[in-house]
Amino acid sequence: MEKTWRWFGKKDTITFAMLRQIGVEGIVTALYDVPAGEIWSPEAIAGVKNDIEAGGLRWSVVESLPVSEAIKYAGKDRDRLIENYRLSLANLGRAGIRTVCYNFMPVIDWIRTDLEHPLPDGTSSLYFDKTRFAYFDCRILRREGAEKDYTPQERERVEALAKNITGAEEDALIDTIIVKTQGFIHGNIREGDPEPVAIFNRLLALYKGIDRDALRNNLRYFLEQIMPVCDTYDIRMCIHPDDPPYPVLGLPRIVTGDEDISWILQAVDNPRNGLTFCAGSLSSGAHNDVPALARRFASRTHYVHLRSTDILEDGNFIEASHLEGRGHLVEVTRIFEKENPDLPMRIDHGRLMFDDAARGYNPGYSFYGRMYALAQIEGVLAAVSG
Ligand code: DNO
Repeated sequence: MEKTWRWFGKKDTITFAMLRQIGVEGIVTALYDVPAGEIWSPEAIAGVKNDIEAGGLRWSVVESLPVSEAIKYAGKDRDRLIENYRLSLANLGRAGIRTVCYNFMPVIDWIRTDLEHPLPDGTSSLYFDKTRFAYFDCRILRREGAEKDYTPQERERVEALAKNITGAEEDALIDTIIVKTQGFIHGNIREGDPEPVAIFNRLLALYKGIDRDALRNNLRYFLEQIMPVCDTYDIRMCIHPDDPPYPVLGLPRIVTGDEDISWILQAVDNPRNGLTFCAGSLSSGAHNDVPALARRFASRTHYVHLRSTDILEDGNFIEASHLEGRGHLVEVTRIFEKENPDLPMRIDHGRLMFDDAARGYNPGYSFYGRMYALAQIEGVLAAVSG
């Protein structure tokens, strides 16, 4: 597979020179300064592409070309926003950038409750604590009807937490769930926004009445509109699975596993309507057998995220080592390497190691942690491709 690396633009302190030293071949990035819904101009695309090439690398994958909320909930602006998306795709295609990752998760992208969960060896990792998330939903957002989405035991655990949690812990939970994890990838909420909870609740309200079928229809509509542009420029669209892969906060999620992925690929049965195979996101759903999914969807996978998780008690999950856990990355790597040795892959989410924590990297995107995982995966690649 092609070894790629997510790079966050000029403000990223990880340089191309560092990446070349560790065997990275291609860059995954986006135009982070362009607000979601606006057109990616040829000039802006060329600027980033030239910088990457001057650094001795190539721009392999766009992650992400964000899909505006109004496309997902079919707001009145939807057709204008889809037209902008089509223009951005055409501009990328003309520049020769042909693999585009996106997601269709309403309001909130990936979800974690703790960004520095300590591990016994002194490193730390990202973590999802179901009770804390339920507390955020029921007691902080105070979402109407939230309680009924949790079991009696889960509600009891929320009660118990409510007795102990401090104001500072509550603030940290809000910051983690809706600012720190979202701000750097998502235009919805940014670091420094006042009243993130109020903004977040307003976004949730946009999805009143949008259930799974409605969201599926909106995705199909979007794909039907963009596929002709993808055909013209040979662009492979790669939808990212939901993280975690189940409904949250009363919002539908439609990329959760086998049935959903089959539906999407068949609803618009064009090889350019494909998948980002995020082994990590898929592994955090107890219903998913990750190698079986890789086997089933390999031919429509255009981009791979290598990461793994372990599901713990009470609905919690933790990011596992890249050689362990439910992601079964050795097997997954074997499947994809056989399917297409040129398939771009990147290491997703490394642990915090050495002085990573002090360097202000985006959550999950440490340097040493990802470099360590990349070395592990290089070993796997050497072993499976012999
Ligand atoms: C988090 C990432 C996601 C992913 C988007 C793709 O670390 O895996 O934010 O980039 O969902 O659209």
